[in-house]
Amino acid sequence: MVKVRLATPVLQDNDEAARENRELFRERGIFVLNLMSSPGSGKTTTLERTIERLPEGLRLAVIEGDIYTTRDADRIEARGVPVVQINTAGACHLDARMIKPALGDFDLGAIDLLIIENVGNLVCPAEFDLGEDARAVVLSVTEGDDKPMKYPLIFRLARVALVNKVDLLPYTDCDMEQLGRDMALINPELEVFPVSARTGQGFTLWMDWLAEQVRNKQAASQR
Ligand SMILES: Nc1nc2c(ncn2[C@@H]2O[C@H](COP(=O)(O)OP(=O)(O)OP(=O)(O)O)[C@@H](O)[C@H]2O)c(=O)[nH]1
Ligand SMILES: [Mg+2]
Repeated sequence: MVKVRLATPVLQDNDEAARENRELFRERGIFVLNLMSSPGSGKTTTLERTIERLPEGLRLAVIEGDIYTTRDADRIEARGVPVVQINTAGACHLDARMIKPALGDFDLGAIDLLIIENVGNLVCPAEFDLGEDARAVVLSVTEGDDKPMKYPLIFRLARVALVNKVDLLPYTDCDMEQLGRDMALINPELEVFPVSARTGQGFTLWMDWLAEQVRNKQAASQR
C-alpha cells in the first residue's frame, strides 16, 4: 500500500520560520503586510498608488511573489522602491521559508514598512503565516460579491480588505452592501476600504491606516 505522509510537518516548519521572521521584524521595528488576492484583483496597482502616496520619510520595501516572471517586481523597481522577487517555480503561495533568505537582500535598518505581494490566489496563501503583522486581502468588484462566502478563510484571517476597482461599479452587478454584510459575518473586526487603485479613490483612509500601523510598530519596538 502507498504510504501517505500528512502535510502537518510542512506547516510546522513554516510556523517555525514564520516565528523567526516575526522576531526579526520585531527587533527591527518593521511593520510587515502580507498582501493577498486572486490574480488580477489589483495588488501591484495598489502598491503603485501606495508608493505615490507614501508619507514623507516612510521607507517602504517590497517582496514580490510570483510563480515565474519578474513583471510585478519590474513595476515596483521602476518607482525606485527596494524590491526582491521570489519566484515560487510553480507553487501557488509564498511560505515563510522563502521569505527568510530574501530578507538578506535588504538593508533592514533602512525599512519601516515591508509589503509582501503574495502569489495571485484566493485560497493557498491564506494557509501560510509569513511572519507578517497583518494580512490585507484585495477583492475587486468585478470578481463578484459572493467571493467572501465562497473563500472565507482569507477574509477571516485578514485585518484589512481593500474592495478594489470601485470605478467599475456601474458596469457590474456587485452589491456593495451585501459584500459588506458577508465580510462582517465572516470577520467582524475586518477593516474595509473601498478603493480604486486606478483613480486613487479611497486611498486617503488606506494610507492613514498604513501609516498608523507603522507608527504603532515602531513605538512597540522601542519599549
Ligand atoms: N478599472 C480598474 N482597473 C484596475 C484597478 N486596479 C487594477 N486594475 C487593472 O487590473 C489589472 C490587474 O492589476 P494588477 O495590479 O496587475 O493585479 P494583481 O493583483 O497584481 O495581479 P497578479 O499579480 O497577477 O495576481 C491591470 O490591468 C490593472 O490596470 C482599478 O482600481 N480599476
Ligand atoms: Mg501583481
